[in-house]
Amino acid sequence: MRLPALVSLFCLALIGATQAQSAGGLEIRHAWARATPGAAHNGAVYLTILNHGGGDDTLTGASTPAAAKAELHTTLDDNGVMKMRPLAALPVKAGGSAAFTPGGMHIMLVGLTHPLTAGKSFPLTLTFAKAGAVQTTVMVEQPGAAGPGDMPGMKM
Ligand SMILES: [Cu+2]
Repeated sequence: MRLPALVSLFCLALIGATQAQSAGGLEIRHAWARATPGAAHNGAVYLTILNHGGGDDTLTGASTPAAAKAELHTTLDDNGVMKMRPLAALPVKAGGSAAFTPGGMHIMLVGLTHPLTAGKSFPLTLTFAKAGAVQTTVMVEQPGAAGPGDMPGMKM
């Protein structure tokens, strides 16, 4: 019987493809940023973290050659005014996930070293308390009207 062998090969290939950016059971999925105008100093990265591992972990920071600093930010509704606040750390439970999305949590790129151009990509390193450094690639998408540049309190 050759079928079971084929099935397990297929499963292995599938696991290999979906966990390409996995380290310590952590998977970083769909990391993206909006393109920025030439004079913009700041940008924002959105992504999803999945913890396939057996233990809880905590995202403690990020860095990228694309910006002087990469900060974890959250967005709070302060009496109808959306405000960004720094996030010191973000726990990601075993079997759980965390989503960074427009209007919510984001990774703020402070002091862009170059404009973010649609269609290009750049590397981003996420630092976890247990897993350590996890690399991902951020795809730059078209600038959008609902983008981070529209968030009050942000100078773009
Ligand atoms: Cu921010």
